[in-house]
Order: sequence, then structure tokens, then C-alpha cells
Amino acid sequence: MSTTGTGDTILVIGAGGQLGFELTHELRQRYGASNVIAADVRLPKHPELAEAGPFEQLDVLDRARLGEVMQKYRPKQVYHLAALLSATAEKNPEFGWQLNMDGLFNVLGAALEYDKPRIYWPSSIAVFGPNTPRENTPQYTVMDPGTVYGISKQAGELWLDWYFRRHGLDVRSLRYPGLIGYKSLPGGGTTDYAVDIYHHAAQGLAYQCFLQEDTYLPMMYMPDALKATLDIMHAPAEQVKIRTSYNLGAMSFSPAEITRSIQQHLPDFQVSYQPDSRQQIADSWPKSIDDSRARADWGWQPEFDLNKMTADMLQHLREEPQ
Ligand code: AKB
Repeated sequence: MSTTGTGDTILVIGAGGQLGFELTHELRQRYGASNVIAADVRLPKHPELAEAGPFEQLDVLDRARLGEVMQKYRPKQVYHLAALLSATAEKNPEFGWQLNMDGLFNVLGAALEYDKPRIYWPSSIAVFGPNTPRENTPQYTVMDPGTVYGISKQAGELWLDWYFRRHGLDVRSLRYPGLIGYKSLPGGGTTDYAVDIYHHAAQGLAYQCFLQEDTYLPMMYMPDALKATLDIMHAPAEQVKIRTSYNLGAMSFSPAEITRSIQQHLPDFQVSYQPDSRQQIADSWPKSIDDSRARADWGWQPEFDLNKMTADMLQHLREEPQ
């Protein structure tokens, strides 16, 4: 079962990011704040990350510093979330590749050196490309990613599998769709519009969307993403049959559909469309995902659909303006 018993430590690298912030909070609730080490390249934007439990400033590209942190805490689980997302990596391809690949190599290498903790590394729908079937995209299919981010995620998946087979490292991974949450903002992704749109709506502002109104993409509400992440990390090893990365789905919608969902609560909310370079990225990604392997192997089951997510997002954003 879980590798975390009482007093075992967990390291979250990239804890200041959209997923890292919420995951660190959730892990601290479950395992005790002092057992969950938040690490990020920058001092946290959310002060509670450093106030509520241990915090280490860590650039994952600095192998020696990573070694120090691993030696100090000897974590039983490492969540390595630090990455450049799709749109940002297109603007800075060399650094995108370096951070996403060398960062992963550093973590995998440090894991071999320090007691082989269980490793979590996120992949993405970006591993698929223009020749992938776009509806109900299967687990195993054509993969020809066209973005630096997607290429790095596909290569990373294969390296995870290699470390599992070659070194017995217990690596686990999910191909996230666009993630939507109210507690922290994403940065540099193609699916970010689906977070920004709620913030604008809750503040009574109109929104200019950078994707066309009929662009369907797979998406997921943060509570489901946290549940999936913790479920796969706590699944018995024999149930984790895929050591590249699992397809993971919850819902799929277009900008026009999310707008209509928001307008059920805020009828005056207005959206205009000004597609930019992110449209091309979105057009190369799946519209919906077949996640039957995750459901069959370790019991994945999402809870939120679009309208349930909209009600929850707007309630939180109106109660606790960001
Ligand atoms: C992005 O848009 O780059 C990410 C992703 C789908 O991996 N949110």
C-alpha cells in the first residue's frame, strides 16, 4: 500500500504552481504539515506554503541542491511538478526542454541515490498530436506531439517506464487534461482560458478568449485532479499496470459551452473571441479522452461535470475574491 507511514516525509517540487499549491495543502491535511516539504524555485506567492510547514528554495536543475534536500529529508514520496507549460515552452523552447527533461532526470537520478522513493510526475494531453484520433483518444494510439512541452512529456513518459523496468523505481504518472481551480492560477498553458474566464465572470468583467468558441478540449476540476493524483499514488503497485502515464478524463467543453454554463448564474456575462497562437496548439490536442484503463486498473471515477464545476467555482470566487 502507501509508502507513507507515520513520520515519513513527502517532497513536493514545484509546490508554488497551480497544482503544487493545492496538492501540498491536501497532503499536509492528510499526513501532517511537518511531514510535507514544499519546494519551489521562488519564495512562495502564497505565504501559507512556507508558514504552514517546511519550505525549501530549490531549483530542480541544481542537482547538488536537490541532493542536499533529498539527503536532509529522505522522502518516501516525491511529487515532481516543476515544468514550463505548453504556451510558455513554445516561446522559450531550449529552456522548456531543459527544465522539463533535465529536471526529470535530476529527480530520477536523485531517487536512485536516496532510497528509491515513490515518484509522481505529471504528463499531459499534450503528448498527443495532429495525427492522433481526437475523439475519445485511446490510451495507446498515434502520438506525434507538435509542441516542445508535448515532446518533453512524451519523452518523459518513456523515461519513467525505463526507470521502472531498469531500476525498479516506483514511478506513477497521469496525462492531465486542462486543470481548473479557484485557489491558484495556472501560468503559460493553452487551457488557461478556462480558469481566467471564471475570474473575469466573478468580478463582473467581460472576457476576451484566446481560443475560438467551438474549440473542444478535455478539462478537469481541481478536486478531481487531486483525487486522481492521490488515488494513483496510493494504489497497490500491482494495480498500476501502466508505467508510462495514464489517460485521465472528466469532462470536455468549448469556450461557448463554458460561457453558457456561467451565464446560467450570471446572465449578463459577455465573452468575445480573439484567437492567438494557442489556437494552433489546441487544434492539435484531443477533444475528449478514453480513460478506461485508469478506471479499470485503479478505480478512477471523476465527480465533477461542467455545470457542477461552474457552480462551485463561482461560489468560491464570489465568496473569496482572489
Ligand atoms: C497546458 O495547457 O499547457 C496544460 C496542459 C494541458 O498540460 N494545462
